[in-house]
Amino acid sequence: MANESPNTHMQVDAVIVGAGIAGMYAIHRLTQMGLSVCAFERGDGVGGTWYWNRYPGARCDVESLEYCYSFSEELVQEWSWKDRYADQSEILSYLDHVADRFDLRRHIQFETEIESAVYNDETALWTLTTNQGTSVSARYCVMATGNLSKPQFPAVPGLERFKGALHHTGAWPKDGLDFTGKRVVQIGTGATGIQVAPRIAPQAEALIVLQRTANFSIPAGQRPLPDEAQQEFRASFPVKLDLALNAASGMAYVPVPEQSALDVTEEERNRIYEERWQNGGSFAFSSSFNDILTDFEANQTAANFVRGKIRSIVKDPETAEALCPKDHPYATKRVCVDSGYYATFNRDNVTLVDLNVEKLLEFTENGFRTSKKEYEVDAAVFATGFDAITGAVLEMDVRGKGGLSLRDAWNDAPTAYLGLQAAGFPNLFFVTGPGSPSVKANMFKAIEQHVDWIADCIRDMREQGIVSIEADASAEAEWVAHVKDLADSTLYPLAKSWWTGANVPGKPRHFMIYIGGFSTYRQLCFDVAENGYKGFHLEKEPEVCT
Ligand code: NA7
Repeated sequence: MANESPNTHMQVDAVIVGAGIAGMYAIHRLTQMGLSVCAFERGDGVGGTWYWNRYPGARCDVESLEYCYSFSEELVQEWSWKDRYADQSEILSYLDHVADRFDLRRHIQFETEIESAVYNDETALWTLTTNQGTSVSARYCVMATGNLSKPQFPAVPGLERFKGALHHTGAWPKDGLDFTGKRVVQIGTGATGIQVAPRIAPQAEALIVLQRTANFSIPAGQRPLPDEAQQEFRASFPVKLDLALNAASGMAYVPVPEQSALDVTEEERNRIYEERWQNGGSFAFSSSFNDILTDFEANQTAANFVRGKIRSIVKDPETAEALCPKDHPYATKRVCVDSGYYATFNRDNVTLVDLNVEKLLEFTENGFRTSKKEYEVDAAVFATGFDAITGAVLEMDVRGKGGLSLRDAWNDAPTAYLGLQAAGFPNLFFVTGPGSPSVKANMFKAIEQHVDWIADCIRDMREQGIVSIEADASAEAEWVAHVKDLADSTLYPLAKSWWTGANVPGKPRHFMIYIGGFSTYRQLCFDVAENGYKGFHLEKEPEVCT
């Protein structure tokens, strides 16, 4: 869609915020149903997270064959993946292909940000205003804003003084960066930091990695994807899809563990861990046993195995010890996958700074200063993550019934019934919102399931003359309590993770993800719809008297 001239107002059936994986599929589903749709996207292309995160080493941790849409079997049959795990450029090429193949771009206004979304109680319509001075009204508003789309830039004192280049991995320049001959400081050692460090190190004169929390990382086992594997997958696609939809992870390839880590001998346990370590991939490793996330002792067997690996790879014992995670159980923060991360610290030009021992005090004109010394650097790379799940939605001024602000509604905790809708915000749908499996499932499957549910709901509303659907406050509260109970029955609460909002100063601490399993959640959503949208309040079109 060509950008409209300023100060214009449009009226459509549905407005979609974001043109990443979720927004693209929402455009497809809703337009296929005959709705007029307008989508808005901040970037100048589709792809969302995969559009912005162009840092070297950016690669998915879900295997390519399953990290893709499944709504179109033709699409599955015609697309070939190069690698076991696709890198950012391959995933973005795929999403570009999908946008072209399904003619999605004409519904998208690119380089346009939504500033506010306001519900009108009288008309039951949403009006969204953009940073271009335009607005659009629609009955249905779909927030496809992504779970990892608002980069988190920590407020380190003195940053404004620093004369070198500042970069965030989540907003990497399209043309890339050349660190040849440069001294670089990298802040952050999460999934992103662990991918980017091995790529910066061979190029830069020096790389200093600032680590606040050591993380567990499993080798990716990255390798080209053989043609036979693709052919076999495509030939059995319906079976593979069924397996994925009925799996807790939303992935067919992840084995379902049946035994406790404590029910086997140490030798057998280590044999299983070793086999999975050698094969690569975090999901298979984390699924070695069924109690890794529920039993501390079982968890320690996995944690100790990984620590042993770190100590065997990293030559300097002090650095190895600093890289061994000790403050949280294994997998209670997102387990990273890497290609040579730990070995990167064996390079002469790489230094690890443990911020728990050597405090980061401030940035200076030429570098930064810690409690131990001053460092000169030319560039700073922030791999400091995202204001996840809720950050992008709350950047907009969203106002529901009676002017209720979403920022106020989520002041104590971001809550939503099934992660789909918040009470007080009729006809506003979140894709993979707080309280849904979201990032704890295969994102493509989680997104397709949500968008399908939303589209089917809109279809039912239109067929039955329903003008608005709104989560019931008590159903929402019950769901939120259930999500919390599930998390509390595991080891997850023992970690300060972005799943709980702990990485963003001032963000309420609240476990934002449903961990009861994607397949269980999917069935629950079906049941809710089947039972007349149980837990939602439906408003019918007023009857016209003749
Ligand atoms: P993460 O996983 O949130 O990692 C961010 C990293 O940045 C992590 O090591 C943080 O330490 C560190 N960080 C954040 N703020 C600071 C400050 N102020 N000082 C020092 N270090 C800091 O984000 P990623 O981008 O790596 O990964 C996000 C997801 O993308 C990932 O889980 C996959 O699902 C894909 P902390 O651990 O908070 O102590």
